[in-house]
Amino acid sequence: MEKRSWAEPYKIKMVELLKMTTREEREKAIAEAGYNTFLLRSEDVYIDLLTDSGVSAMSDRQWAGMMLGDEAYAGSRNFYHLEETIRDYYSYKFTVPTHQGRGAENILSQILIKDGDYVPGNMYFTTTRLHQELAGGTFIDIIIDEAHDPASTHPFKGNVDFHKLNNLVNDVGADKIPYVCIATCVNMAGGQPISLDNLRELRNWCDKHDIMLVHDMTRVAENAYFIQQREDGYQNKTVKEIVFEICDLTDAATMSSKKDAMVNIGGFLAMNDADLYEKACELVVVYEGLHTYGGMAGRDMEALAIGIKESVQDDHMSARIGQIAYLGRRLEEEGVPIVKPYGGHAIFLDAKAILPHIPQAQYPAQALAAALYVESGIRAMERGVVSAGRNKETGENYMPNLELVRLTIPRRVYTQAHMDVTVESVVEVMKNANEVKGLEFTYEPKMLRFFQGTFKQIG
Ligand code: PM9
Repeated sequence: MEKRSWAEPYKIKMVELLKMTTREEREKAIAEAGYNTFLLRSEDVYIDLLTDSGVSAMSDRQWAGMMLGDEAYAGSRNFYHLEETIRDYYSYKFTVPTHQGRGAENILSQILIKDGDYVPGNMYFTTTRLHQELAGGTFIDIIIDEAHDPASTHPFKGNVDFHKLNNLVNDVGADKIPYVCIATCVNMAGGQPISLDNLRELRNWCDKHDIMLVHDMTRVAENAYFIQQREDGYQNKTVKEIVFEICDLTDAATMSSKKDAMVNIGGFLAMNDADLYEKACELVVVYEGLHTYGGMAGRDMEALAIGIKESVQDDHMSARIGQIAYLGRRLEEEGVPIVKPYGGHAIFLDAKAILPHIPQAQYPAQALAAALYVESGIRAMERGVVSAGRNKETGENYMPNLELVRLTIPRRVYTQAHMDVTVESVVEVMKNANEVKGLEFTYEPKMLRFFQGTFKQIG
């Protein structure tokens, strides 16, 4: 038997009961949801692997923090605790709270992007790219090619390809690039990290061209753990130290605190530049709330400050990533095609390989996520052509190389037995893969269509 290397550094104090459903009930539920797992009712879901966003289990200390909420309209004590925590753990001098990550993306994009600008990034993220486009910008993918190959085992698939970045500057000029947007643990690439070596080179590149470096730090702690495990010279550094070093190389950050920091709601925009802070303060009152709460209750800011401190603990992170690696290993043992290396927040199923009979134009990943729900009540998320959306100029579907279903693991929520059931369910769906049908849209929203679009089966 394989020796266990980790176990959860916590014990369970409270549980939430789950409803078991029949296959007939699930077939009806997914048809009513238009074959979109976002439109299922959560009470009809058994194991919810839709997302790791806002669904983690808070600790007793975070819940205790909720009782310390100072719900003053202005100058809440919890805001100052949060600001101080972000300075100490993430290096950024100024913090503007927002209701969640996209609130921060909206403000940043409106301040920095002008019509006709280009924003390079290490792969797109849905909400991030949309806000860049709404502000008049065009996103340019500068991630290394390996990131688009589910089988590549490159240890840092989140790295930037400097040829792509240099080509962009040569084509459009540095003055058309307001900032480079760099995500840690790149979500759409399969939860893949960027190395500190690559990030340092990017810092130098940005200095040389006088371009700002903005950090989507939604999963920075997971990225730091991979650096500790994989990058030369970091084995004896703590996750906390590496997180600080990553942030310190960048000028500003957008954060969805609903992931790494284990709160149910919240986010922020953080920066070192006083002028940018002043502009962000002016805009946050328009869209979110006063700059000392920006859409968050005092109690939520307190839970967030505590969550940030818990998120960078080495034992927490090794259990977190260990659980995902366990799921990945078990799926591989069963011959399931998945993105390699295993991600930091999820295991991604390769839907093109599992359902080769469904052309990408018939949304194989969307169909696979629906089939998995019908099989066992497990809810996953499509991360392929539906999520990619349409090119804003041509109106054509983007056809990403990665056509994936994401089994996303909430932090501190599910057990190893839940992971085993997940593996069994995926294997069952694979056995009957030929029966899974392609889909077509019955309703296609113009923006972020994966959230609310509905489909019907073809044939
Ligand atoms: N990510 C996720 O499930 C939640 C909604 S989109 C399906 O992965 C990054 C890297 C994210 C992210 C959200 C956001 C937006 C920004 N950057 O959801 O607005 O993964 O808090 O953050 C989701 P908010």
